[in-house]
Parts: sequence; C-alpha cells; structure tokens
Amino acid sequence: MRLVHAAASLLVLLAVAACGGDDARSLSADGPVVLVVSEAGSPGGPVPREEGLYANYGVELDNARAFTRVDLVGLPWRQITTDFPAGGETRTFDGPRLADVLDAADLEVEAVRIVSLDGYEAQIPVDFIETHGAILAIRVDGAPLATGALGPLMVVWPRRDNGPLSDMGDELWPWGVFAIAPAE
Ligand SMILES: Nc1nc2c(c(=O)[nH]1)N[C@H]1C(S)=C(S)[C@@H](COP(=O)(O)O)O[C@H]1N2
Ligand SMILES: [Mo]
Repeated sequence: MRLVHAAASLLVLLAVAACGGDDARSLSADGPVVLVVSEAGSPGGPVPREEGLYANYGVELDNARAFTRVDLVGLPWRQITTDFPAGGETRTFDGPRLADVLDAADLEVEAVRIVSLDGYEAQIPVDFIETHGAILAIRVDGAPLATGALGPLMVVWPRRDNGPLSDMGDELWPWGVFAIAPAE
C-alpha cells in the first residue's frame, strides 16, 4: 500500500517536472515570496493573499511589493563579516543592501517596521540604515539562512568594522524577517 502511495507521488512529481508550465517554474526557479514591503511606491510582483502571519501581524498588502529570493539576488549586494550575537562568534553574512531593497520598493518613509516570523518587530530610521549600510542577509558562511534558524532574511550591520556601531546590541538585528512596513 505504502509502495503504491510512493509510486503515485513520484508520478505526480514527474508530471509536474515534465509539464514545465508556470507551476513548475515558480516552484523550481523563483520559489516563494520571501519578503513583502507594505505601502510601496512601486507595488507589484507576486503579492500573496493577506492571510496567515500577514493578517496576524497587521501587514497590509494592498499596495505591497513582493520579492522572491531571485528578485532580491538581483539587487546591489554586500558582504559583512561580524559577530552575532554581539561579542559572540564571527560569521560572514551576505545579501542585498537594505537601503536598496527599500529603494526598489519605492518606500518613502522616515522609519521602517521590520517584522519577523516570531512577531518580533524592530523599528529603524531609514537614514540610520543608509548611513551604516545594513544588509538584508540571505546567506551566512555561504549557506542560505534557514527558515526556522535565522532565515529567511536577517538584518545585519557592519558592527565589527564600523566605530559608531561597535557598542551596538542585537535589538536592531531581527532574524526570521518576512515583511517591512512603514513604522507606526
Ligand atoms: N526575530 C527575532 N529577532 C531577534 C530577536 C527576537 O527575539 N526575534 N531578539 C534580538 C535580540 S535582543 C538578540 S540578543 C538577538 C538574539 O536573540 P535570541 O537569543 O532570541 O535569538 O536577536 C535579535 N533579533
Ligand atoms: Mo538581546
């Protein structure tokens, strides 16, 4: 019985792979939306339905810009080697510059609210982000940030190489990031 089940699943998988239509491409190439930016000046992309954590945490998607991992990989990139948690192990993070993600969405606000899967929220002034070159990390030490660990995305600052940031704690280093909205 179990074997029949496995064989049936395999057939379905083969059929999906073989048909090569939009379904197969969105699964294999672009993958799911990993980030939404609310109230974007240039909304668009594969905007999800406003359900699940978007609804629970009040992330409005009426004028949102949605990014898949592939969309984020196309933006200007930066690598940061620094300690996380503060004073702990040194690791190398990389990903698009957060300021460029906000630019791509045309989000014109003074401060953003960065929302994480666990409900943690960091409010950060945009000029602080621009001045200090935070990234929205996608990888750590070459491996994609895992959802459930620090992923899918994490805000990382060049704390180790930047005098003014050397005393910074971890409050503005949200992991598990999936949405950005104007600060309240
Ligand atoms: N999503 C999320 N990111 C977060 C936090 C959190 O609770 N949730 N805590 C912040 C703080 S205050 C610290 S010290 C570090 C490590 O937090 P943790 O010990 O809860 O992982 O992550 C930062 N980023
Ligand atoms: Mo903390």
